[in-house]
Amino acid sequence: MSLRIGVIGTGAIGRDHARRINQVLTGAGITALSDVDLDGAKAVKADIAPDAEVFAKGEDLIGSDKVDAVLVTSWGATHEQYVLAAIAAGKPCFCEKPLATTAEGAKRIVDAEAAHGKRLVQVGFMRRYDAGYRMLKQVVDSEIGQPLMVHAAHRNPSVPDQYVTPMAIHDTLIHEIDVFRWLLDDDYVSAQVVFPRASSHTHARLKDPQVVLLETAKGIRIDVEVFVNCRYGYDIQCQVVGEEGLAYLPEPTSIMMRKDARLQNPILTDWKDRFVASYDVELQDFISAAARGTASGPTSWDGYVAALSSDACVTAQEAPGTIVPISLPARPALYN
Ligand code: NAI
Ligand code: ISE
Repeated sequence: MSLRIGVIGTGAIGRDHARRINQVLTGAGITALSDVDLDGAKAVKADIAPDAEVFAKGEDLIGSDKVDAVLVTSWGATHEQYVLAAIAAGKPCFCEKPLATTAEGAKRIVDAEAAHGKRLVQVGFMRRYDAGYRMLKQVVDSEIGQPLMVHAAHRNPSVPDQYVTPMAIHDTLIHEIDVFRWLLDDDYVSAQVVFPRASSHTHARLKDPQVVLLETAKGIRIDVEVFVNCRYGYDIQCQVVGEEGLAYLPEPTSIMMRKDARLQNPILTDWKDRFVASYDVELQDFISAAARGTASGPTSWDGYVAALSSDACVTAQEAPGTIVPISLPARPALYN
């Protein structure tokens, strides 16, 4: 029988994940939808999941006997309550990033899952499923000697007006924070943030761009430019410098044109297009594991470490130039 999935939060990514589950992936179907904006949930039912029941409360969806597994795609601040409820119900749960908006909240999830004794949670760090990052990891692991430095950039063409300085970390850099731990098999020991001249396209509550400097336990130095009003496109760059050579994250495939006396390639403008294939693979992985009553991929521990590292980066933003230490508690055996 197909895995019956309930989606809590039917905004941009919730709708997109519902579409891929019902129209692209195999082994699962959407049987329940919930959103504080009931009309949004009803619209997803009408467009994508006609058989789904709409719930006013996420907790009622989690408790429903029509739901085997849960997708949490509501606003970040609401993730913790739903993930904890899914663990309490013993149901596998895919939670979009961030796992929680505070490290303490993420730790409560780690503790609840560890007490349950079996993995139930997958965090939506989709870059680990991206074909380009996977190729990069293979080369970093085998071709370029020990990695010494990483130079990276995370650029969005623009962000909504309510996007403010700390969101450059919690909402945006969090993808690099996770993927570099995985890519380098390492953890962070410190963070520092510096601000170059601000773009005239930003506003008083958003310092843009920013440069985040991370140091790992192995001594690798990482610099990431976060530039969320870069105007020209959605652009994710990563270059790993090893002692024997350099490895680059591949550019997304695109058609090169010779036209109007220019040599040119189009650049994507939307994160949904940049990572469309990775979202498919990550959710198919969730479906496979959830059908066995468990979870795979990025863990609650990964979500917790990302939250802890993000908090250090936000502290570093508040005192530009200051080096903020990052230290982790012991990792529960469930995540070894
Ligand atoms: P959105 O604002 O388009 O959708 C969020 C939905 O959650 C809205 O429909 C809202 O009404 C609903 N909601 C808010 N509070 C709720 C509650 N207590 N219970 C139920 N529903 C509630 O936001 P978007 O862009 O879809 O982001 C959702 C989450 O997905 C965020 O955590 C975001 O960081 C993450 N995300 C992840 C991406 C990735 O690349 N992995 C990309 C974009 C978003
Ligand atoms: C958004 O929430 C995402 O997760 C995107 O992947 C990221 O590029 C963007 O900056 C965030 O706002």
